[in-house]
Amino acid sequence: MITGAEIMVRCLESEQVGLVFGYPGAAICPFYDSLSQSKIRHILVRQEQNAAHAASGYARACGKPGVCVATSGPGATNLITGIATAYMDSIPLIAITGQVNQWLLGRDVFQEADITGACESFTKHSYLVKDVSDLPRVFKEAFHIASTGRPGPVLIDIPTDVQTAEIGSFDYPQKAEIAGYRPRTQGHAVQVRRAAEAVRKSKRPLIVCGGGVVSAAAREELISFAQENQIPVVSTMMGLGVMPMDSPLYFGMIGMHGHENANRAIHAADCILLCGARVGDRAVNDPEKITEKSMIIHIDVDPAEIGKNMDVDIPIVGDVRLVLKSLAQQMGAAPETGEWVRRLARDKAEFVPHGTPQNGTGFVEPRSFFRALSAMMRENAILISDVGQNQIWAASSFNVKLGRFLTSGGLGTMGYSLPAAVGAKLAKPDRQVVCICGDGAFQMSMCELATLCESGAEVKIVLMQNSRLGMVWELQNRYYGGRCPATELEGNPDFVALAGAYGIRSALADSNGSAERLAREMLESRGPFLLVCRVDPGAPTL
Ligand SMILES: Cc1ncc(C[n+]2csc(CCOP(=O)(O)OP(=O)(O)O)c2C)c(N)n1
Repeated sequence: MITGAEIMVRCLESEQVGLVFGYPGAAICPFYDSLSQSKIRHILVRQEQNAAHAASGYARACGKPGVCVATSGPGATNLITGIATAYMDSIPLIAITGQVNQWLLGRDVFQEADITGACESFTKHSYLVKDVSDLPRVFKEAFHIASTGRPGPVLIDIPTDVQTAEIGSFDYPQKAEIAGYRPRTQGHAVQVRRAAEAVRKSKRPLIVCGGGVVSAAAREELISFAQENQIPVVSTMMGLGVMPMDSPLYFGMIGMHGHENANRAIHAADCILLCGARVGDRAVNDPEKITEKSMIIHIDVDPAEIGKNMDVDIPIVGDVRLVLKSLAQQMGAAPETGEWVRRLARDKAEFVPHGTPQNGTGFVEPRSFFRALSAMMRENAILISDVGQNQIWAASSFNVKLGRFLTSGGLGTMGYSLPAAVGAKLAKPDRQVVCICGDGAFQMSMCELATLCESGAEVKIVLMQNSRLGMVWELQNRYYGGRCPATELEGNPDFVALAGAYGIRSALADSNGSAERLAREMLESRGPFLLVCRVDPGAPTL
């Protein structure tokens, strides 16, 4: 005989899961008991939300679904922000929650929460398992759904009695058969041909690279398509790092916080190829102005995204990697883009990054420091930013060469970067992982310094301390008559001493010179490191 809890573990093993992030409680104890008998490594986070963020950082770094685990009630509800964050950024995630015994469901008993109901609008699918014999099918389906089509989170809620129930044998299905679920991967041939013709005929074509290119592992295809056809590329924040930033065909990040020349390029183009970009309002805030002058081709694996935020002339539903391959085959002659590329290059050279950096003495100037830091980092490093000014400074000033830039782009969740960095480092121990955060966000997840120490993940943290919730303060200052309630962080701790209390090496920088010297020391040191950079509280985002 085999119990439900043992089956849960066997399912994870069958999916080659080597690592899960979680936090226990009574309703998930049977599973934890079985997990302790397995080779699967468990990372004990200090708050469930961070289990979801860590699993999401893991998934983004290695492409496989991340797994997080929580108990019923408060454990499960703590996961919600992490699940919603993953949903908005299309990250494959399996969230496993314990639930009260089935006969108590719906009676408001101790630690009961309707988590499948609560997560309905931000999971790709969710299951409440009522029969132990359903577990293998449910797990097989969950992994399939999370990682195919547009990736996303799947929740599996398992009552305690299902975890303790027994059946005769364990049999894991070879394939998931889900009625009505057939994500389309190959683009429609006619549409691909039309798209190739439109690009070929255009005088000012432009590729907009979004996070979908990362999810589809379509980096090589995108670069070679751009190079072979000499088509300029701009990126959304989620697509940063796909196109090498030193490429003569790369022209920066679009959007509200993007580069001015990149925004000018998207307005001047006559044919735009949106690749895995959902055209969110922070990336493009005036889609009508663009569509009226330009032919729009949109490639996305999720048909619901096409035409949602921007009118599209040629929709192509499919996996960006496969579609770009077939598009390349259809292209024939490359378009004449010499003059267009030269024009964009002139714009780029003219462009001064967001005015002159303002800085008081005794502070680190963020953008010049980030440019210096990126030059010190290894080519394939993973950079993870939090949300706020630090995110925009990092996204617009970092020169990510072959590396990755991970951030909570969709939901904009503060507290994301530290746990996600732990997950990413555990997924890719050989890559340099640097986490950037503000002093507000850091305090939302600093309990994870303990997880960092325990897990042995060698994450380097750069804390931009401006002693306020900078991005909101800036907004209040500009649009609310200079009244800035609730954004001063007067009770900040001594972060260097705090890191010391965890046994983590730490240092304080108060000028670009000291920040650069200490950053080098940080990158060369072994183990985790916290570099606190004192930032002028009035330093602007742009
Ligand atoms: C969980 C959450 N709460 C509130 C916000 C709203 N918000 C966006 S940026 C920001 C300020 C962030 O401050 P800090 O972490 O110190 O970073 P800074 O902007 O100073 O770099 C806030 C409060 C958010 N994005 N996420």
